Amino acid sequence: MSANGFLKPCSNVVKSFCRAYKASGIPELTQVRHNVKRGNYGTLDGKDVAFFESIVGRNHMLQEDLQGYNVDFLRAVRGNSQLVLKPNSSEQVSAILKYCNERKLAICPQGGNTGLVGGSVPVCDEIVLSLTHLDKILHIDEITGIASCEAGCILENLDLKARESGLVVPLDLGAKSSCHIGGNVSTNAGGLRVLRYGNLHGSVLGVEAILANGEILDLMSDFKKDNTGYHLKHLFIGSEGTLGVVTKVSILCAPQPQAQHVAFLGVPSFDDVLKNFRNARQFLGEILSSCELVDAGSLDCSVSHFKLNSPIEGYPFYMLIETSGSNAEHDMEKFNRFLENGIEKGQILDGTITGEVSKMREIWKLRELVSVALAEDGFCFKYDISLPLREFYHIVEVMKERVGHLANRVCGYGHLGDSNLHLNITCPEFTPEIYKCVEPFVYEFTSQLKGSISAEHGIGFLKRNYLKYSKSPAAIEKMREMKQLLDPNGILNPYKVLN
Ligand code: FAD
Ligand code: 2HG
Ligand code: ZN
Repeated sequence: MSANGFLKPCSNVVKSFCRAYKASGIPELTQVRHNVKRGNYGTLDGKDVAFFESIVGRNHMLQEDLQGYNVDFLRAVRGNSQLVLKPNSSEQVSAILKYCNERKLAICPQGGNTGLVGGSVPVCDEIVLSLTHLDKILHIDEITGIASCEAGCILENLDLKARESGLVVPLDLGAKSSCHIGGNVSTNAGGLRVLRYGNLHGSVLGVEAILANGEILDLMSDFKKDNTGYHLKHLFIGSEGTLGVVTKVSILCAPQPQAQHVAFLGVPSFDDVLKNFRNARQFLGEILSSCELVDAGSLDCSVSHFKLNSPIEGYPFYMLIETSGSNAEHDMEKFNRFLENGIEKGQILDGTITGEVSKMREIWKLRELVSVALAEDGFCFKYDISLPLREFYHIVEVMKERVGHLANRVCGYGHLGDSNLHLNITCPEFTPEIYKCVEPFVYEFTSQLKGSISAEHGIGFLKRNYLKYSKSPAAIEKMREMKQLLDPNGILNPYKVLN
């Protein structure tokens, strides 16, 4: 085991990859590829455009060069919107929605457009409502840890500001330099530290949301405890823009950890991965803040695509284990006991551990950039599933057999500590043959194990036909009733979540 030293300096990895990303191929129109019948919505005309101009101003709307708003990050879906609106206040959002509701014009709310389920771009000709100009940080209270901001605030910007007050946003993900807090809340994004901080249903204290009829619903709160009836904020956490547009968020930040360590370990088998996870929980206890899995295929893809230097290679599985505590010496002692135990039993074959910020970043890049590297490996089918831990990796092996030569690569990685696997299948291009080979098989498989067909990315457009694999007919019916109540004309993000 090497300690704190042998990581080579990393090459220049693109920081803001989403913004810098250039589409190398334009996908077929979603309406055509997926045979979608346009809903019974109004069609945008000159009078509508003039009205929107009177609300947001000419400089805050776009009618040309809309590809970046019509195509998703994965280049899996493409809408045909003719208008993007960029309001800069809740009142403007409210006026837009009220008008659209009366005219039955469909809207697609859009944050950083980093979503992975085709929810963030239009399916047909919906107007794109971009939250990008609602980006103010409103308040950070260093005593209580509560931060409030507008929905279009970029996650990384909020986190950097929180750190100035000794706090951290309890959410971290590979898309942090592009995704918005509003998008995170609307997808109930999970990310790299759910194991430590739980999900956003716990840490989001309040939201402001604009309903389809333009009503501003103020559910902002500065308190952890508030048992005054139904907690409506939860409806907007994870509803993917189908029930309202989130315009403000109040979130409980955590104290910045005083000591952090990251280990990257080579592991001989998946059985040993599970043993290491159990031991990490036992030996590291409350300081364990992340436990991620990367298989050989995933690591190979991020390393070769971004020309990264991995401290170890040649193992079938890698685990990234992070601790966040308050006393570096004590934490390191615990970590060493955990590592010694694993090495002695042959469950850990090699690895590195570091507490140096720059080296921890290098290790995290190996994991965080897997998703982007795979998206560049060809057409990428991404599945984000919760599975019982004992069965966690089996589907990767089954899928390898199943797709055979049709795929470039089949690999699995993800948030092992939360039972959340990212199964990715890349192939030279989208073909109906591989699509049919993979779906609905992957959902049936997941459902048989009583897993979730969407652990953290949401349902969006791409998974809407598969909701039934994770939700009962009665639950889906209640979701429909909820949608009907809040958005009777169905103008908010149509064709998404419910079909
Ligand atoms: P968008 O992609 O723009 O939108 C996502 C959905 O939310 C859409 O349905 C959209 O209509 C809706 N929406 C957006 N803003 C609002 C709003 N203000 N009001 C109402 N509805 C809104 N996700 C994870 O959970 N965990 C990860 O670890 C993770 N890692 C990622 C890594 C990479 C490299 C990439 C590209 C994506 C990753 N994602 C991850 C997926 C994605 O980043 C998250 O879903 C993120 O929360 C989306 O935020 P966004 O601002 O980009 O939203
Ligand atoms: C991650 O954990 C993201 O890296 C993306 O959730 C997963 O692209 C994916 O499959
Ligand atoms: Zn993830």
